[in-house]
Amino acid sequence: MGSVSRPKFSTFEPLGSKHGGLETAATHESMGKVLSQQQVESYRDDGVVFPARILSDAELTRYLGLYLELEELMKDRARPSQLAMAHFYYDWAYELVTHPRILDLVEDVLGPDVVVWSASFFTKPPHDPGYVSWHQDATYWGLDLSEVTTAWLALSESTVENGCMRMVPGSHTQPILSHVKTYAENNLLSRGQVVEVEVKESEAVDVILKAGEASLHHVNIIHGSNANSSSSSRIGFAIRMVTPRVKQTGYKLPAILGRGSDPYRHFEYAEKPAHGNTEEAMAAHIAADRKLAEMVRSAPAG
Ligand SMILES: O=C(O)CCC(=O)C(=O)O
Repeated sequence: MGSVSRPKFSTFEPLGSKHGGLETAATHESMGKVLSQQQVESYRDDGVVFPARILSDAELTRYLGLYLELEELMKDRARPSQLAMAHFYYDWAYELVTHPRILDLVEDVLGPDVVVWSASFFTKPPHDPGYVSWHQDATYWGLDLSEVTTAWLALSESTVENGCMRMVPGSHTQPILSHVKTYAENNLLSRGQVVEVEVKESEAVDVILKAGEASLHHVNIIHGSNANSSSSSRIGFAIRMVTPRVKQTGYKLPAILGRGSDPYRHFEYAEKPAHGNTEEAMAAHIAADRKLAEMVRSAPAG
């Protein structure tokens, strides 16, 4: 096992503390729509940037309410966080993955053409033993380029106590490293994969977010999260974004052209779903998730 070099870690501070949060690019040396030049450079060097305010208080109340309603309706069948692709079945989830502030933030690192490739909820109920092992997202995703970022939108606060994400800044400059699949019971990753390098806890940064804020992380960065040791839920929506240049080399998911144009046509684009958390939408969602799980299982090992 090698160890991960982190060229910038010693100088990394969460941008929120440096700049008072990523409220607006206009408040500091502006470059992008949300990020300043310095923040774009930090993302490039560290592979992570946070926090960015995305949702207003009213939006947060609405979207959290809709998520919790779905959780309640599904309770005997599944947890929404066990199912991928909610944005193809519920209009409110589609609205979140195409939220203009999310797209503004992502545009600052991927450029003007943005494709929503995938999205999943990561929920940790109070005192839940669920954790996420150290891994690189790119390992099993079957995407041919690393023009891929995740906007992780906090629908609850995300703290050290409730198991916020942890990132190893600078580790995204590594190629895809070898991972071992553990299928460990409480690991929230579908294969329980763990990167086969030694990750020193002291090298990791806690991605602490308020509800309604988001972070961005690069597809190659080593990251994970601990179990929730608190009495409140931690709810995050991980929205995976790519440029239209990216090709899916394994199983093929439908996508959404979030912004700009796509001259490459590598993706099939889906429409906005009909309104609401309906029984019909939930049944279709659960069936589609089973089909996807089968596709993922039978895809060539990454
Ligand atoms: O939500 C978590 O704790 C981990 C999420 C994650 O690994 C990801 O979004 O890539």
